[in-house]
Amino acid sequence: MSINYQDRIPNNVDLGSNRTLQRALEHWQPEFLKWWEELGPKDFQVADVYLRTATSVDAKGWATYGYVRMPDYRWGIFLNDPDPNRRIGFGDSFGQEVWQQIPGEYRATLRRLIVTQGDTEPASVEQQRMLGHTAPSIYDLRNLFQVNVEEGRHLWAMVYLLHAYFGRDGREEAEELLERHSGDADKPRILGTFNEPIRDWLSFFMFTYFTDRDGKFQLKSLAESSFDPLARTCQFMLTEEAHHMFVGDTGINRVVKRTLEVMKELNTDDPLAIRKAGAIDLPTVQRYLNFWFSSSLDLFGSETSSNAASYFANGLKGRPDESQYEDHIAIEQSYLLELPDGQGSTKSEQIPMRNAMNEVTRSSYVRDCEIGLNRWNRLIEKAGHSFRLTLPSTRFRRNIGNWAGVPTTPEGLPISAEQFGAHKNDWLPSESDRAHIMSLMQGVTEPGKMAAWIAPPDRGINNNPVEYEYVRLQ
Ligand code: BYC
Repeated sequence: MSINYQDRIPNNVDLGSNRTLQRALEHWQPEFLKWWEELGPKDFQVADVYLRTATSVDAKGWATYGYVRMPDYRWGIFLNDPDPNRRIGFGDSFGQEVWQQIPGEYRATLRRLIVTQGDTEPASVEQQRMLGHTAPSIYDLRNLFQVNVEEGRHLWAMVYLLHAYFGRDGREEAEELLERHSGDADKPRILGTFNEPIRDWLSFFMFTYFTDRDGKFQLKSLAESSFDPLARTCQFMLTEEAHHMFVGDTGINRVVKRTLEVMKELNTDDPLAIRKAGAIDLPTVQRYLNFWFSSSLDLFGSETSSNAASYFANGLKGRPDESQYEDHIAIEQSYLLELPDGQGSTKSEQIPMRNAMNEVTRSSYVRDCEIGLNRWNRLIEKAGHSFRLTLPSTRFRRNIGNWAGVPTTPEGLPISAEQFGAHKNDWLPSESDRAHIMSLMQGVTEPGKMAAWIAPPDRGINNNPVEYEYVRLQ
């Protein structure tokens, strides 16, 4: 099968001139399309969707809008333009030239990092594949598909690196990226959160707010890498990632806004009355938030990590926005952690800074998450209610790291397993919460109309009105 790469796969890596790479991608591309057909958005493959496609990395070309059927989306390969003066920005080789090829000793580690990053992209598409049928509006349906095709593009980005720089091992890894599946009992996705089902739109908005934000921070860390093609790939991916978090941020904002309207109409904050009116009570929003935030915290790895220390020392993975730090070697600093003492209380431990890099990144992430909460809480405050959405402690419901399996309150106070069990339904989505949310999931397909549990967005996409026909259903 031969493909006109310049037409079929927009790229700025001169794909047409590299026969070996072309052959590798020619082999992989039909496998990707087969995967998209089988595990991508279910039942919407022939719909015309108003999508943004990147056709180059400059301001003009990175967001070209038009109607596309998803299987015809042009999944392009783009790296930010090289900076000939770029130097290694952290670790033991600080100040030396960045690498255009991978030093042999870091091959396996870099492959593992790229595979882990790549694995999350198709995983999220798989997680979200049923949501099309229950979209609260055509506007939201389009946003879902935009996120999905771009996650597909991000998979292409990692597969390009695997094919171009890792030879046969890379090609095998690229195949396996399509063989593991979210939630599969035998071949699950690598990281926990990407095996959690996303059956409803509240979860989707939480995922795009909290989990895509992990993506932002991990991509920022990899954008610092001494392996220049990886850094440049991630820099460009970050441009697209912003929209995914926007979908989550504005989605939750609209849910809260609608709930406040219903609370005002009914003059009550009684969750049952709000549910009866077809909206989502704020304590339920909080429980979904607790679930997805805590799951996403696990994606940063353990608080103390020798892996993270060696990624940093070797210049493979830096801190997000590394340039904001004064000391890029970080060999003499330490970091104070509060860890469980194994007896129901906590102890302080000073660890070398390099071993704490996961925690440093997680802390920046938590601060970034707070920005949305402040915005949503302002809406609640303005409506005259005392309820506030809060981020639970980073100790709460952890499955990875030092707090894994240690029961705590959402405030982070260690408690017994019995106490946790007794409060579980106050802190995390209960069966009845999930049943209520699922009962609201009815697709709305008339342009401009919204489901009753969510307010309309403030504006449409690309200066189009909210009532624009963002998806033409066949
Ligand atoms: N689930 O030393 P540790 C995105 C494993 S999201 C399961 O603490 P390390 C996106 C870990 O792999 C961003 N296993 O780990 C968002 C390690 O296993 P091995 C994705 C986990 O290496 C939405 C072991 O535990 N990108 O882009 O310091 C939609 C020891 O742990 C988990 C990346 O993740 C977990 N949650 O840090 C679409 C960047 N956490 O190696 C896309 C690449 C840890 O001993 N990955 N483990 O078998 C990394 O940088 C690192 O692998 C991690 C873990 C930060 C994930």
